[in-house]
Amino acid sequence: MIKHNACEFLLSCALPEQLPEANLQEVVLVGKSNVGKSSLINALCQRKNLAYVGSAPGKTTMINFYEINNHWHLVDVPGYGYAKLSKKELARIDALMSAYFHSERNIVGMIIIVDARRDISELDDMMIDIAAHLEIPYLLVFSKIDKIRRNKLAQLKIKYVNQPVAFFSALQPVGIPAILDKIYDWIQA
Ligand SMILES: Nc1nc2c(ncn2[C@@H]2O[C@H](COP(=O)(O)OP(=O)(O)OP(=O)(O)O)[C@@H](O)[C@H]2O)c(=O)[nH]1
Ligand SMILES: [Mg+2]
Repeated sequence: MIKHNACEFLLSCALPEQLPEANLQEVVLVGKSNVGKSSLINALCQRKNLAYVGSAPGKTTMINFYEINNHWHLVDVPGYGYAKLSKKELARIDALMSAYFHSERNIVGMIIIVDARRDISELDDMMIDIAAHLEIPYLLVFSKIDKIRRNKLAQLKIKYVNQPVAFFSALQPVGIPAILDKIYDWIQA
């Protein structure tokens, strides 16, 4: 576990020019809107309200940086695939994400979160391609596993047995050690 007091919110950026200097290693969390990115950050940091969790999709519209142990950054980005934002807002988010991934950052790992009730989408596949292109290792995290039956979970485990994968629920104490192990592999590498 990351110590409760070792995580602090650093800053939020709405525009590319607000991105902080890339001085520390970064682990970025991506996924469709509402899959539970912010909930995973809170669980990793053992905090209830470090990252804002919303009941409606599209809550995280900025890139949020959290500093861990003064040593590395967890980066929460806006969820993709949420069509209800205005065109202008979607264009801003697009430009922000593109600037983030194309700037000279020190991204050491990408966590791609997928709702366990759904399968990987085209947009998730696109993120896997971006990770491959940028030579960033990734981990697929199936979230909300409390919402699926055991046999469905077993099927997912079999289907993704040859991929870097973890299974998580924000409601049950499962998944965090495996996800942290992976993160610490990246951070130390
Ligand atoms: N049952 C269940 N609900 C969850 C879990 N994780 C998140 N949720 C709920 O799903 C909703 C979205 O969670 P967030 O953590 O805000 O998701 P997000 O990916 O950050 O969403 P955006 O910032 O809007 O893209 C909230 O209502 C959470 O309480 C989980 O493991 N199980
Ligand atoms: Mg969020």
